[in-house]
Amino acid sequence: MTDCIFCRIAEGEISARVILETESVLAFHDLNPAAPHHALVIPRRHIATLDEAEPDDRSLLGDMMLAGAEVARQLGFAKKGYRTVLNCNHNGGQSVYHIHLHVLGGRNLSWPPG
Ligand code: DGP
Repeated sequence: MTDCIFCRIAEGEISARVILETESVLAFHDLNPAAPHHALVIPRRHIATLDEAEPDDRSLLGDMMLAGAEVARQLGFAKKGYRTVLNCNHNGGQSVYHIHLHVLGGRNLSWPPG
C-alpha cells in the first residue's frame, strides 16, 4: 500500500468530495479551502513534483489544466474568474508530494501571492 495520500484518494482508499473524474485525472474539494471555491486536480499516476515531470507527461499536464477549467465551469465561477496554482517543492509551498493543481475562485484573489 502506498503512503501517498493523493494516490490513495485516486484509488478510492481515502474518501474525498470528488467533482470530476477522467481516465487520467481526478478533481476534488480541498480539505482546507483557501477561497470559497478550492479544488485540487491530480493525475491518477504518481508524479511527486513538477520538477520531476518529463516530456512524456505533457499530455497528462494538459489534462490537469483542462480539468481545472472544467471544474471552474461546473462549480459556476469560471466567468467571474479564478486562479490555478501548482506549488513545487519547499519554497513553492508544496506539502503533498503528488502533483496537484489548485483551482481557487469565489473571491478576488490578490497578486502577487504571499
Ligand atoms: P500544497 O501545499 O500545494 O501541497 O497543497 C496541498 C493541499 O492538499 C492543501 O491545500 C490541503 C490539501 N489536502 C491535504 N490532504 C488532503 C486530504 O486528505 N484530502 C483533501 N481533500 N485535501 C487534502
